[in-house]
Amino acid sequence: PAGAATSEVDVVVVGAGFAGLYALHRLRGAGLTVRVFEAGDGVGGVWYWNRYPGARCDVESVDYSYSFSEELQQEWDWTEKYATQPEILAYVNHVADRFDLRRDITFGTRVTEMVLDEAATRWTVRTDSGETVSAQYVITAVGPLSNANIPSIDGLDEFAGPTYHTSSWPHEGVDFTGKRVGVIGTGSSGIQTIPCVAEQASVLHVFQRSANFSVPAGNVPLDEATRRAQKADYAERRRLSFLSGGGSPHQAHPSSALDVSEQERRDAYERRWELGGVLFSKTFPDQLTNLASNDTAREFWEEKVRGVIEDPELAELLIPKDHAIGTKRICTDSNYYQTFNRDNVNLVNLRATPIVSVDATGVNTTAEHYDLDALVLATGFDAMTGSLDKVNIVGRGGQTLKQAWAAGPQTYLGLGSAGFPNFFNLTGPGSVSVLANMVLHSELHVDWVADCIEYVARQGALGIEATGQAVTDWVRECSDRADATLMPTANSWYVGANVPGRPRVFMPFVGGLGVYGQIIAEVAEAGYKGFELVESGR
Ligand code: NA7
Repeated sequence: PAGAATSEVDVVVVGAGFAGLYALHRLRGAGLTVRVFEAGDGVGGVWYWNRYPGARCDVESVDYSYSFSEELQQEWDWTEKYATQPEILAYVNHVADRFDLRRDITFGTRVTEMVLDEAATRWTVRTDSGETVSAQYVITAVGPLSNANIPSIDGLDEFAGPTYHTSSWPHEGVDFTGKRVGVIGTGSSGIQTIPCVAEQASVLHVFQRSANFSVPAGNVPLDEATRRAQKADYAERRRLSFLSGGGSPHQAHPSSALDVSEQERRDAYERRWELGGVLFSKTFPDQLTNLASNDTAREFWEEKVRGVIEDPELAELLIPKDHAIGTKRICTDSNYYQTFNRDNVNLVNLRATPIVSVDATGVNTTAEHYDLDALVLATGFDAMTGSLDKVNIVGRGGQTLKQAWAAGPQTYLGLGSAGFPNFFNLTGPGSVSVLANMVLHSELHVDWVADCIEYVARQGALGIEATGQAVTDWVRECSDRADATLMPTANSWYVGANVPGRPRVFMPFVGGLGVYGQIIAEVAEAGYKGFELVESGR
């Protein structure tokens, strides 16, 4: 409440998604006092908000779940290979209850500001409910894909029917039966929701600016025998996942796509295709580093997709021509391409006829007016830094994080930033982030931060801060590693290309979760090399 006295804690955590919840559990276990602030009225982060029809994780449920508690992973039963949003949300709620997490979480409350008190090396945290908390450490667990990208289309506010963004869907659901619906955006969210909306709507216009590569999700129910086998093998599964690039036990083919026979290559792609899922783009280890290898995957993909779209002209429009497969996040779907064979579904190619405006009755392109009863924005996120930008984070000398990162994120290991002692950002730019299983990535980060905080206490110091040199070197290392791959060649949200005005920087660390985990562990073992202890207020 406004005017209330400042309370003091060891740590403030911003966000109660997968990362924030584990941070609370782990740090509390280390004997620290922790306050978590969460904007939503419940736990789960993006899984609390993204309730659009068809929302589902593209990492296997058995992998996209916490590994920190053997009891938890043995007692929870996933019903499907890829969990739906409601099932993931139920799981996160179970975790919150099981570990009694809610008592330290303040829901429905946004952190608006965090200001460093340089003399004390403490942070003053303010919220939109008027509360002020003083903390030795602040940890942002705000998510790299949580701040909606609302396109600036002329007249968008004037539309008379309801407008929904996929990432803030009404909790009671939406019935599109008999409605004329428009969906703008064909990324992961659009591709998941379009087949569901098409089943209800009388007419569905899909407004596509860029075509995307999508592979069949290959979702199946999990039977008891499969679950038992997975649980019996959990330790090994986790071990392999933490060593892997993407945080799952998947192993790529041992050879380059170019070093095997045509038949062997086809067989490998076919097996992956049948299994379904995002790992298609990692069938061979060099698919994302060598364009010729990548082409073999793309050709296989094109043949498959052409095979299910009845109209060849439509197929041409749905096949991306502007990027190599996997260089934008590959999407997974259930009958996405087949949906365009339906009589009630119409693809609007915005490359030929861009949107000019929205008015009370629908969408206007340069060619036509589309009458609509409802509009769905599947237009994605101001990725990686969008949610951090909403918090006024003020470090040494009054410099804000936004200012420090104006030319692109400046981090050391993704975790620390020079001028911002005792501030840790989880699963954001400079870490593997969105390129890996976010649950295991969150655990890796939280464990590292918890150990670091213990180290500072053991040294009797006030805090710890990344050096400017370490930041410079890490930013260079991240960009060098990215430049050795095909990843930065696409106009993706990995480089901020979807939001006007963002500097073009490839933000995630492309080296993979295993390599990244090893690097941050070595930094810790070397006495937090690249960080400096803050011995007294300066
Ligand atoms: P994405 O992948 O960023 O997709 C957003 C889509 O919206 C994409 O097709 C965009 O086209 C399109 N878009 C954005 N702005 C506009 C405007 N102004 N006009 C027309 N079309 C537009 O977001 P998602 O939510 O699907 O998925 C994000 C990630 O969340 C996903 O990968 C998972 O990791 C979880 P563009 O490609 O920019 O031309």
